[in-house]
Amino acid sequence: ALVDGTATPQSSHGSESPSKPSPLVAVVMGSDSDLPVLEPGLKLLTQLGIPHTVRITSAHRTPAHMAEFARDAAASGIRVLIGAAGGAAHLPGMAAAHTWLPVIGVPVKPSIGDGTDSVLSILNMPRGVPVATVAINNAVNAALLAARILAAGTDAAALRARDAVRAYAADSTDEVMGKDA
Ligand code: RP5
Repeated sequence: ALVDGTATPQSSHGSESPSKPSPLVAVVMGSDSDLPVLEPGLKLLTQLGIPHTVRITSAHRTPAHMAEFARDAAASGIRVLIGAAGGAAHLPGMAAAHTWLPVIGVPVKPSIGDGTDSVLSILNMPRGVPVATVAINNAVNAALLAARILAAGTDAAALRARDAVRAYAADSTDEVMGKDA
């Protein structure tokens, strides 16, 4: 079932086929109800040319699967994890507890409340288990931060990420400057 993470990840964003490079970023979320919030970030990763995979896995509903995925991520070639969850949003923090990889948390605005609970659940980690937290529903910044982390390396994938991040920043500048009356 999709919700326990055993289904094939969303193929439009995945990079699972043998002809494609293996994913460098894994985007995990606690529920398929989070997917619409993540879509802009997934699109951006695709636009930046960063191979990624998408999983639905829950810290609460599929804890063993979530832990296994996080534990195996580095060995499978993943370099950055993005974790999104709403409400009692423990997924990014629990994922960070099971991997040494950098984890970026996206607080998802829940159906009840303004999302402060999501932010604090992800942000307020105990000393020693860091999660880089972006603003509520800001999947785009999570994708960009993942790209920047990749870009700090020196191998070919890092250099490609660097070019993509620089191009994105230049485009953003042009876009804003273009609005200057
Ligand atoms: C969290 O609970 C998920 O990340 C989601 O944001 C929230 C609600 O999940 P559903 O009840 O919509 O499945 O685990």
